[in-house]
Amino acid sequence: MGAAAVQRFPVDAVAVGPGDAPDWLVQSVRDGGATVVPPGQADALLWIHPDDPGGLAAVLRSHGGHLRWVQLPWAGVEPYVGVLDRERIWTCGKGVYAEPVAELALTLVLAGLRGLPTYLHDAPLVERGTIGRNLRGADVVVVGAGGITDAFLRMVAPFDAITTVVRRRSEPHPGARRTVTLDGLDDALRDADVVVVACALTPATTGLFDARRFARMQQHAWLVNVARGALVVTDDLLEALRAGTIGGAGLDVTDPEPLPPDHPLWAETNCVITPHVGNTADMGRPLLAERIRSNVARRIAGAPLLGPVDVDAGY
Ligand code: OXD
Repeated sequence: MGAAAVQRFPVDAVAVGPGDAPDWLVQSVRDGGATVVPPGQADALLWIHPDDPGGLAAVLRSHGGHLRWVQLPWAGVEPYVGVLDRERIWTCGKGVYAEPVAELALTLVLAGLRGLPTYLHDAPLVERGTIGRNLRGADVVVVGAGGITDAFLRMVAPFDAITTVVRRRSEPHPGARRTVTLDGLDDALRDADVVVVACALTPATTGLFDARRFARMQQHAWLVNVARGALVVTDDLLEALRAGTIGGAGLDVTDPEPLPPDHPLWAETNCVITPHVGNTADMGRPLLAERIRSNVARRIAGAPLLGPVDVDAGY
């Protein structure tokens, strides 16, 4: 006897998890033209927990045979890499939160270049002299070529900065003066006044910024990380800040995260830390609702979905 045929459900039958679907999510599914149904009767699953791979794996074990599309909530999918498979389409929040995150990147860049953390923490500096650099005309290196980078490049365009994008592929990134691959990162760092980290966390990028890379940077250069904490080796950063190897750091993400209250990074006057708030829940909810509405409508229309996950690349 052959294997039993897998039951299929219509593309407008969409489940939500974990737990009960909040009203805003039910509404965005309806606005997209679909209905929220239990996972056992669904064609697609909208999984809105940013970090519950065990819960998702359990749903897929029970209902994975007929779930042909899974939408994840965040741009970064690293908690879910062990659950991704080739049995279905995977999409994530790629690009959804790019504008608010890029805005925070710009905030941290300007705060660093203009010396705000130092002035806030170190009043006697005023007697010793003044610090600060312009973003206008500065050499800005952005690592990563996704939605945050696009939005950030649009935001810094009026400052006429000299922008370099570091990405996996070599074709020129729109809006950047220069594009280099990861092999060119070390060279790009040499002249950078500020480095913005906005790439995915993968095995190839984990610990990308370590003591060796900090040593290549200029003593006044700032590192801004709005992507994932583990892209930076925290102990090496601490050492670089203490030794004055680099000018400072603006971090919206840290490793560990959240950063414990007694962590020595908090005490560094040339470091400004925000608690992963590039995209707050209030900012992100309407943006995610719109992405879900749009992807549900696309699925029903048979159009390509937004934010596809490259399962092989893991992001
Ligand atoms: C994301 C995030 O990955 O907000 O979307 O960190």
